[in-house]
Amino acid sequence: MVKAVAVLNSSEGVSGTILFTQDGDAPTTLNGNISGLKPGLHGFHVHALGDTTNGCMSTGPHYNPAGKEHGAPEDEVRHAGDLGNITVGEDGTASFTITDKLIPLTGPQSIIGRAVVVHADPDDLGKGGHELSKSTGNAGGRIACGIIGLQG
Ligand SMILES: [Cu+2]
Ligand SMILES: [Zn+2]
Repeated sequence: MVKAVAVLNSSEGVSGTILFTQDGDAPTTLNGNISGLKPGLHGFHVHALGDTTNGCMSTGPHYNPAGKEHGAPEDEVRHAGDLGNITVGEDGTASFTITDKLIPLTGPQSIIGRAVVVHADPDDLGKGGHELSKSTGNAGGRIACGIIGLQG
């Protein structure tokens, strides 16, 4: 069992922890708890780089080793990093579990050392008809992020 964690912090009062586990070649499971967000849907992705020298802006684009267009987690055409949306309740918190087969914690496509990003707006999953739909899901600003690191 490989375990990883990303701790989210932002100047806007968002904080949270996302735990990742993967057993062998099985899909990776994420368990997240985030607080300080606006209620509603927020785009949630793995971005390519674990670089926060310029805050979440320097984490690069969505992790996309297969060179595909942006999509929904259940789509055939998607970035590996496309994890859809998280739902934030009226109290500003989100607790969620995501299982996904394109974000391994080992091997050449590992997401260790990359970043998770929470966006200001909903991800349209590539279907919004906006000029950004096929690249970012038009999910707006990057309001919190954390680097994915190995956990013992
Ligand atoms: Cu993103
Ligand atoms: Zn994407």
